[in-house]
Amino acid sequence: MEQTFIMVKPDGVQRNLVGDIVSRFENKGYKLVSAKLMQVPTELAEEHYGEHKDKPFFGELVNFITSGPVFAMVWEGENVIATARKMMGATNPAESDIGTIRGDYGITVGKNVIHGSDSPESAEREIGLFFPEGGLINYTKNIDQWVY
Ligand code: RTP
Ligand code: MG
Repeated sequence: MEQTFIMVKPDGVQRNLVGDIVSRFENKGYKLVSAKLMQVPTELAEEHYGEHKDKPFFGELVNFITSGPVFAMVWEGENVIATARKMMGATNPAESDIGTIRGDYGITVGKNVIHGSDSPESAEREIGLFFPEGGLINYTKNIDQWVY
């Protein structure tokens, strides 16, 4: 089953949005297989956002993501990578549809509440970066038969 890396960014944690965001993924039918509140070290932030290292906003992005604790999660389910991106909405909350996480809770691109992997390759890479200890939980939920 597909897995993706989802992270409530420091603004989302400070604004008490962790519970709502977890609920959205639970209510959709996805399964939480790991989660932790953590302070992102600068080296991890730079590695995670490595694709943006030449962009003008890179320094600001790394400063922001290391500015307070994040809530890092791995969610599992059919097509979860692409569907999570739809649930998050467009990168810039000014363009995100209302009803999406960024559309409902964000205003500016720099503080857009949530991160989610954008491809199977990114998901595998990011899960490895944020959960180097592994240990994702493989379990059955009674609800599974009503989702699939
Ligand atoms: P993310 O990686 O955080 O899930 O966001 P994304 O895929 O939707 O967007 P991406 O292009 O990967 O950009 C990463 C993050 O950089 C910040 N950003 N700032 N100031 C700017 O013009 C700008 N552009 C992007 C955003 O916070 C975005 O989430
Ligand atoms: Mg991205």
